[in-house]
Amino acid sequence: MTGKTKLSLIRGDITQQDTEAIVNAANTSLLGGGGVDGAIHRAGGPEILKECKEIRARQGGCPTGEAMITGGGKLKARWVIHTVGPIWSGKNRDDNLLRNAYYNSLALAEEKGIQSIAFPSISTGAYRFPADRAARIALTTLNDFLKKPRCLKEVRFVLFSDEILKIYQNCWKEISELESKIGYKGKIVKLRLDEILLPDGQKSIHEIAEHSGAACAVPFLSDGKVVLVKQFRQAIKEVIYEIPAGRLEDGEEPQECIERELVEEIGYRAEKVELLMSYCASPGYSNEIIHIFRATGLKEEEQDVKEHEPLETVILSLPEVFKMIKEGKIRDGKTILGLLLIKQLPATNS
Ligand code: AR6
Repeated sequence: MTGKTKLSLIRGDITQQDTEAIVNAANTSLLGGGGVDGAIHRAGGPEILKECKEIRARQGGCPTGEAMITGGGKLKARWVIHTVGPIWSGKNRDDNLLRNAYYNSLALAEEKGIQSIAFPSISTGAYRFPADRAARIALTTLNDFLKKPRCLKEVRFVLFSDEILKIYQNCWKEISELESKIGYKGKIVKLRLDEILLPDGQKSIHEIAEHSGAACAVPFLSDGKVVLVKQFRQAIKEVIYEIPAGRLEDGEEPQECIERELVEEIGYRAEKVELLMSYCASPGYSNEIIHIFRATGLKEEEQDVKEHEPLETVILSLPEVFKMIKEGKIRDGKTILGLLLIKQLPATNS
């Protein structure tokens, strides 16, 4: 089991699988070929090729790394997901394209609510991708995919020879022995150290700042002006303009959080808060998600400042803030994004 999903690595023929979907190692033409592709089309009958031709007519084949779906024709599987792995060239790009082929097939299966799926070892036949490298990419992509809640209940890798089955088994053993530990646990972030297996077999550590997420809002006054806070930020050693924001406390919903922060930070209660966007703040090293709201119908309320230093508020018109963004005087990411969103999506009630 990996998470709530059963993973099996078996020797066999993918055309015989009774999973809801099987994956085809196709080529960009989607018109069939040798290897798994030929076997699937032979076993499934002409219905699959007919649907592939319809996809071709609509969007001209399947780019490398992408995935398309057709019915399974006469196969036991109801669906065939056609994906195209890269032809091995020895360049780094190949690794990413193979990862995409697996990821996009899994994402498409998930989107269709498919609960069981069988994969062949993509790109390791006619496309000559080294099998050990391909196995690391296939299994780490799957393992990472299953770290989030998914509807997939079973994933099967159906390998064509004992030799390749052994390669996949050894690789899975290595992946299951990877460690993840907390290196530092602070009030704001936890530093998680994830050991990862690279395509070339080396191990590396990914440093992840775990964060509970944050909510912020553009406070929009009835005269069309916005309220910003101006404060010194220790991390950048600068005074910076920001929209009011706060970290989600344990179990707190983003909307609750921002309603609380508006009172605490700028002394306004909002009649209406609308979610404009949720975005990943710095996905390279942190899982922090920031939810941006628009707050309207603002009524002044006694400011309740938790921190030692009171926050200085600044009321500015939209032309003023856009000029400041252009001149580099507003430099905070969520603030720039929030203000640009306001420009794109004019408020309905102010
Ligand atoms: N069941 C499971 N695995 C199989 C089966 C089968 N019935 N048949 C072959 N394999 P390949 P690629 C294994 O060449 O490298 C086609 O012509 C095979 O031993 O099918 O992605 C397409 O049209 C190998 O380990 O796929 C493309 O042009 C693995 O499946 C091109 O080949 C993949 O081998 C794609 O090449």
